Amino acid sequence: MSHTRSISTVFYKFLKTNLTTNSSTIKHIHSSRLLEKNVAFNLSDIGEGIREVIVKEWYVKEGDKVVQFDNICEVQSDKASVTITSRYDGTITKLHHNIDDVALVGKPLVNIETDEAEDTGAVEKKSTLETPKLETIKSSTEIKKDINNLVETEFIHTNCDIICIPSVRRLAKENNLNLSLIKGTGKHGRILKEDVLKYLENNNGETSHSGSLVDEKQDLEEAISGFQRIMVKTMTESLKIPHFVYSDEITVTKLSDLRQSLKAISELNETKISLMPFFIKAASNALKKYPIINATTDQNLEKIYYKKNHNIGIAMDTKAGLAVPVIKNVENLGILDIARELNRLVKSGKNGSFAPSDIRGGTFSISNIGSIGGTYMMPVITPPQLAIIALGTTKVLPRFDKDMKVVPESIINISASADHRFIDGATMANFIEMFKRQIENPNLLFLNV
Ligand code: CO6
Repeated sequence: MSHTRSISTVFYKFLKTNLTTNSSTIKHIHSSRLLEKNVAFNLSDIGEGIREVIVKEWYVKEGDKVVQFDNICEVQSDKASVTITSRYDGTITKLHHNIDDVALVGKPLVNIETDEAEDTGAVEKKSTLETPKLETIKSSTEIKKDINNLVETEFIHTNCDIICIPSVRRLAKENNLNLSLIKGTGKHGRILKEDVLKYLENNNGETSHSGSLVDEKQDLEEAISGFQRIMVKTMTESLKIPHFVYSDEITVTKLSDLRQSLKAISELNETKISLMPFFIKAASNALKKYPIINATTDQNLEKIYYKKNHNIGIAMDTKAGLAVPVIKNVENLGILDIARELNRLVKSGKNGSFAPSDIRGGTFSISNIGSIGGTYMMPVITPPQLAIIALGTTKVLPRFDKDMKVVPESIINISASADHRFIDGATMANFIEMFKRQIENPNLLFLNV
């Protein structure tokens, strides 16, 4: 029980440093006895109709102490990679899955023996009577952070076979490195980021897990597992939807000029403004007029839900593969707000992880594959949504102007897929016409018409 002793020391140090200024908080902690209760920590709903995920990495093992918001594991759906954090303080008593196992939403991920405060009624009563002075105590989040830091420094060497923080583990994983081959130079042999980078440099980027060479003359057989297994399942389901595809071309010459003219504003706000925020806003304006395109349906196809918020999913090429993070309430956002949110999500995608709330609740999707290439597409609807649009690459092409003179224009192709059980071709054609009108005459974007 050296852990218990150490944790008391840690808490004592922590309390002494942080709470001496507020007697009511100290009373509250001292008057509550700690009870231990073994609870199953279930995988909560990560939205988007995701029912199962693949466990990609554990950040804890049985016997580890955790506090709220500590990373528990990394899970991956067909849409995103998500870090699951603890809701409890306590000790991990059971991991319910191995790496690459499928974990179901609502079912246990781990069991945690929690340190649960008794007599919570008394604590609540006290807090209503005495309001702590804000300037004298730290916020609960700050306190939690302090506890996290203290507990991490004290325990990391006893709790991990391979000692490193999650970001270092992730860096090793991204480079397909076996951590046990790396010598840690940190405190208690902890593997630091520099150790991983040095290992990569010394091994000239050769990062095979086992160090064995693959025989290039042999065919390679691989079981379909993990992320790919889920993709097989969801894409098969998705293509059961009777889709139709509607395509057109849009002239983006004026919009490209407008974007160029906004460069100074973009730099001033440290926000990249690509064409995407304009596409997203134009789509939202058109969704107002054609709400069926922003609707979702239930699994039994008995109801249509016309969604009042435009939560637009953006197909994104991330480190972990294709993800569809969501920009929420686009109907209330201006172009710059949308650009900021898109920048944030692109950054999260580069780091390889989104918050569950970032991938939840999409009502309509946009895919812009144009930075890579492509002209015509058949974008795949993500149930329970009913429609998606995809944009190809911008090309400068000859077109006739109103005087029948040939002029160079920037042209982008758009392809829209819709669930034909709910959306008819004429509605989609009208929706795309409205979208196109705004992109070709960008002033309309600011009038919300
Ligand atoms: N044409 C030409 N150039 C483009 C286009 C198009 N359509 N779109 C972006 N770009 C340019 C863009 O202007 C940037 O250039 P600079 O301004 O000179 O820096 C550059 O390409 C990179 O753009 P960036 O990706 O940084 O920003 P953007 O806001 O345009 O896009 C994003 C954000 C999240 C959409 C993008 O980063 C991304 O991940 N795109 C890939 C999406 C994807 O994988 N879709 C496939 C889904 S599966 O749809 C599917 C039907 C099948 C094919």
